[in-house]
Amino acid sequence: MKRILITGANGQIGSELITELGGWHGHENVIGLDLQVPRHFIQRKEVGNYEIMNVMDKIGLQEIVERYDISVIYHLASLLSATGEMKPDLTWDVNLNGLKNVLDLAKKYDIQVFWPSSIAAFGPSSPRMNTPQATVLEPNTMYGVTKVAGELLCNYYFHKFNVDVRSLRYPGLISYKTLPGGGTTDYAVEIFYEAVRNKRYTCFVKPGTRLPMMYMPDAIKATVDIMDASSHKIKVRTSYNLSAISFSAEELVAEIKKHIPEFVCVYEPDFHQAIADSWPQNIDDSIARRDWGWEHDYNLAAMTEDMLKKLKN
Ligand code: AKB
Repeated sequence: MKRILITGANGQIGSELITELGGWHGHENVIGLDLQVPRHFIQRKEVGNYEIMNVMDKIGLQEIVERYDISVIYHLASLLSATGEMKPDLTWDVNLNGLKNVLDLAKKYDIQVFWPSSIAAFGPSSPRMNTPQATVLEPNTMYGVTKVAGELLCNYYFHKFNVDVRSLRYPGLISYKTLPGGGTTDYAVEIFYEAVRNKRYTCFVKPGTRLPMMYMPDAIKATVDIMDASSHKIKVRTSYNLSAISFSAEELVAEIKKHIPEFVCVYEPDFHQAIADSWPQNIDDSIARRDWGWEHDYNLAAMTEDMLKKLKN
């Protein structure tokens, strides 16, 4: 029986993963950990145990690992790209010292670890189209720097200490349960909320800005699948490129307008634009598809239809 710890359990991915994994393994076997109390939609019955803690508290984390006899950690606690440019010191501390705390515990207690990297690991000198798995990684954001360093740390702990750590380079994630916060791709989520609520959105990137994106059900599937794959299939121990859809802001607006014709989007690009311009437009994830059978389900049309239906509900 697995006992699973999810750090960042209150975030965009964590708040969905906690219910998904609870359904598979029993809610009592999935322990959430975050700085804040669970969001209102997580019903008490869907959450086994929940701990309020900072991932930089290594002694506290160790106590939780021992108390619950944890065998798997999904270490999702992280600051995102836009916040990272405003709080670079905190971003370094949380994203890297938090990861090192988890990897040290994994080494000591033989724990399997999932850790999210991002398309932010790439930078202006990486190819922007069909970005390969192995390429130049020279990000120009603090968030991206922590993702590259974190990937190398994961790879190091695997080869040096045999820690079974697995990772994905997530694109921008779109979901209807929990809004992201402090990311550059957040516009692609906020736009749906505002389209339903006010039929108007002010977008902080230019209309032609094209980025890799993914609907949350696909992201959850990829996360669960890579962790369930047998170890010999996981050949990349830095982080796997992961891809589903790629669209520009104006293409997303056009898709939403098919369902809400009166929707209006105005564009007021701000500091997010420079971050978006430093990232790939689409990435090549053929290695993930080959190694552990990754496949996505949702294209832009299917995702838009589902998002709007769920948000209206
Ligand atoms: C962000 O925009 O910072 C994140 C990411 C792509 O990692 N959504």
